[in-house]
Amino acid sequence: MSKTKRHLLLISLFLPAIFCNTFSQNPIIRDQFTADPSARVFNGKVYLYPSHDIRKDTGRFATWFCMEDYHVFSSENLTDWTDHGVIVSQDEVNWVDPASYSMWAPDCIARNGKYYFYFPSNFKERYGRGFGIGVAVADKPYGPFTPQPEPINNVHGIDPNVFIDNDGQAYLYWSAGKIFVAKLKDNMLELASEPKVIDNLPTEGLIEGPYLFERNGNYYLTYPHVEYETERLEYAMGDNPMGPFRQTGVIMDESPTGCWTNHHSVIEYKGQWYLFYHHNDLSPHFDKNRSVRIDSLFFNPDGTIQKVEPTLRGVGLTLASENIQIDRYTSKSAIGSSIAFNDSINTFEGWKTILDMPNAWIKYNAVDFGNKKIKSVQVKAKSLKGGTLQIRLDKADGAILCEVKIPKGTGWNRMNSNIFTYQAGIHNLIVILKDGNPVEIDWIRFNY
Ligand code: FUB
Repeated sequence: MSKTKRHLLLISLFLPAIFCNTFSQNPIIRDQFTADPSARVFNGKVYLYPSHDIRKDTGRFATWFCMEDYHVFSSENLTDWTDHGVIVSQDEVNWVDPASYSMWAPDCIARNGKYYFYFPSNFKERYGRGFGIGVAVADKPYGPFTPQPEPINNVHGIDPNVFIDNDGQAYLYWSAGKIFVAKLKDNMLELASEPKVIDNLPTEGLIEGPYLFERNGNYYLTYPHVEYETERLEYAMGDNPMGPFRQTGVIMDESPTGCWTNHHSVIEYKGQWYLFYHHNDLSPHFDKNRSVRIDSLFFNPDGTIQKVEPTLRGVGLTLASENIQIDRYTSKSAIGSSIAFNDSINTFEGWKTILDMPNAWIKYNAVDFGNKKIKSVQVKAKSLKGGTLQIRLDKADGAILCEVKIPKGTGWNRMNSNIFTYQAGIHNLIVILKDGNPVEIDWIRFNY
């Protein structure tokens, strides 16, 4: 049985979908590597089509991108994500070299009730050398997708992106050293015009990953570009999907920790704009194993984009009754607070917070306490010599919610404590070390 069929069988057994290890904080998916996120809003839900990095410890892929298939994820609140499983795999596409592990950055678009998934990969020998771009078609955003037997004619390159203008004309963008555009026929499977290089974009340093969107009559051509050493996200604005565009600014600076690539998409959802991008959070020593992040994006009154500062907190609310991973913090004290992996070999185990001097603190925003009275807090923590944590609402509210004593010992404890006071609604939390002995915290949660 083929791999996709096996996955579809599994999906049908566990309908409606596979729930995976996902979070509202960054990175949003923590049970696999995900990169090159293309987010789309279909039928009132966000669908995420990332590429899927995998790790090989030996051979030529041990030091390069290794990508054999694609999953699709969906969410209604940007907090809970559902993994719908594999939708396209390299060994089931007629024209793809199944030994190339080069299922790079994809995109998906809806037209006339069908969903068109565009993906690049290495050709089989008989098609020539390098990358082509193919399409797989489905009746639902999560598949099943049927790949077309042939790649799109006259397209050589990577990082497909599709935009449908208000007049119904569809455009395909892709990169191959430069950024190309061509009109698509109504069938979404063939070019309707000759590929054209978009000029007036940076000519020095790699440029790739085009993503075009429209807002208030402005067309934004956004792209990763290496201005200095690694990629940053830039954009150009124009009045027409085919250009000309004026280079306008930077959406996100280079990774401060050296992840060489970035790749993104921009959507508006429920009145807020979001930037989806990637970083190597779960693989700090190998930047070809990346993870998708989301942060909010804002425009200036003149239509230009405000630079997005990457955060760990990400977007969306965290329920007070969930495990609140405070290591995905909003801010923290300059000294005495740090984060570390729970298990540096298996990074999918996530992170912990370390508070190691009196009054060191970490702040976590947007926790939803709802309207039901909370009674107690539970903290998963450990402390070699024993320590006391205080949990309070942030400075605007100020109230001390509870104090939790962590007993001395080497193992993790789940300590419960009663709540002094309760306030309904959404609050920002601060966790403070009240005495001098270091405490490590995995998560905190509140009980009703
Ligand atoms: O994921 C493989 C490649 O890395 C993508 O196609 C590029 O955009 C870069 O993110």
